[in-house]
Amino acid sequence: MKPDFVQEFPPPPDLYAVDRALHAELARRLPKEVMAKVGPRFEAVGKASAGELAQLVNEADAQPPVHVPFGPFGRRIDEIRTSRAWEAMRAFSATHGIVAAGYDQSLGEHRRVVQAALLHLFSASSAIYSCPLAMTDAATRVLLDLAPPALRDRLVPRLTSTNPASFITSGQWMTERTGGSDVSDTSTVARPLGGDRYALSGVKWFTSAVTAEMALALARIEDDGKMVMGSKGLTLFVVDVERKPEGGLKNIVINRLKDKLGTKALPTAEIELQGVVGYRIGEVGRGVANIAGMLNITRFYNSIASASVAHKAQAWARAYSQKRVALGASIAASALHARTLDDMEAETAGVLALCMEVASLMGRAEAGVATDDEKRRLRALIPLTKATTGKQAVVVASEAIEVFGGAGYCEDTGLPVLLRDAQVLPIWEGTTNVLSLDVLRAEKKAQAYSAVLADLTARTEKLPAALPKRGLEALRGAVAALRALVTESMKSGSVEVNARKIGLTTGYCMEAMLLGENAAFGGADGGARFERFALVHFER
Ligand code: UCC
Repeated sequence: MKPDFVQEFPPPPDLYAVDRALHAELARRLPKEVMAKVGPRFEAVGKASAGELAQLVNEADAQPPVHVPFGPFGRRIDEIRTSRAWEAMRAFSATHGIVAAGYDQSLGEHRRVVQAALLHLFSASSAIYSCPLAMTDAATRVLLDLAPPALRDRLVPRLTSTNPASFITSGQWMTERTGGSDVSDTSTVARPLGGDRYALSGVKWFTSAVTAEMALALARIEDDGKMVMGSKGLTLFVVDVERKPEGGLKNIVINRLKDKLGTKALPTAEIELQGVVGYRIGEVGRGVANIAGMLNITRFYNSIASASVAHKAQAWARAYSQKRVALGASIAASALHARTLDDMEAETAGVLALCMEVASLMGRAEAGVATDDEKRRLRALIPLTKATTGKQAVVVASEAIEVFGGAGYCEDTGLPVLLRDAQVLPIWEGTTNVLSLDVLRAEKKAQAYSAVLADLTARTEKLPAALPKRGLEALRGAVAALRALVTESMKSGSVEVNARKIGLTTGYCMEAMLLGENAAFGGADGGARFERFALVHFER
């Protein structure tokens, strides 16, 4: 009997120091000279995850943003008051160059791998500041690809700044009351003001990071009372979000903040545009195709957010297991519990491996060195990765809570927030089914899925026989079954109804194959991790 027993809570782990899977990825993907240059940046963010960020994330979650619609004498002010901690996350992101890394030409084709590692270490400790960063990065990409030089040169240096005083963020105003998946009924109207300037009016239903200084918005041009309906009538605009001296936003009313399941620190609002000025970018009527470039970046961020939350959850679960004694022994010493922790770690490593494959392809594409086959694979892998990893993040976060038992179910351990925040990942920027259909769209347009399947098959065949035999057989069997499913679905006309199964299975097979490659590359525990992953997913 120990009536005064109090369980010791593990200190937050340094998420870089404990991340064996990330170390293996970096050893494989970054040349030594690049690693020597960026390694200290990873160490700094890892150290902060056990210190400064661990404090800030609790503070930001405890002090969610508040919408103040009116001033003391009734003037409409629409202020969004965010916490000191949320502001500190903004400064941290800028100083550590999280968006900037993706555009750092000195990193060559490795820019997105470096960025993915930074984001992986930061995202789950950022109170979802990674969401505004996702949109900021995506806006940068779109501006670089489409904006006229003057607009691009005014905004891009600030979106990619490493100086908190000049760093700005961007929103993405796409979703309306008719929905986020189908934007064809967008009712926001853009009326010409002359040149590329338009006045935008309409309601945007989910605008995350409403405190951003600019946004990309979809709207339908109305000229002389005429409009083109459907997706083909949509055009993309850049909006400067200006603040009025007396408070509030110029020509934008904030209707309310969303009361969400999680991501509580992130101000997500319903807003009404009342003639706000937007600058057209890209061709008239190509808004959906143009904003798709933005979606590909935000989906990449979403995938890394999944890796990040899974890693943090399993790292905490392991740290706790080393402190927790039950039935007379440390629970970490129990073979059953150790197996559970290893499975969680293998799952997380799979998520990270797929994200790093995407990061590597994206970096190569942006540095102009990707082959046509790599570009095709990237197009299909982005939605496929986002869909697969979002599901896995929820599973690992849930499992971590279970490891903590009843304490994990209580708010003051900081565990429930991981699960709540993870649950947005399969939703934001495309649900699993919408993304599965996007893989089909990419296949129809560019045979992008066929390129992924061919690559997966070839690389699985090439895995060395020295890998754990059961794992290798399980993976090869799963890839053969996947190929049979694809062939059968095409024959029977059931590709669409099977799209989700095909997409997720491809994601898991890719992850296992990549873990096999990592194990072959080196790293003491890579073979075991590969086998755990393959057996959990593929062995019946
Ligand atoms: O609503 C949301 C809020 C969620 C809750 C938020 C909580 C707090 C946030 C927390 C943060 C962590 S999020 C938004 C969710 N919505 C989406 O992600 C959009 C999902 N829908 C799609 O992805 C659709 O596929 C659309 C809208 C992009 C396109 O649908 P359409 O209208 O049917 O368009 P089309 O005709 O299929 O495609 C138009 C063009 C085509 O090019 P062209 O005309 O040259 O043939 C497509 O190939 O766009 C091209 N395209 C793409 N290109 C479409 N998608 C892509 C792509 N991904 N990459 C390249």
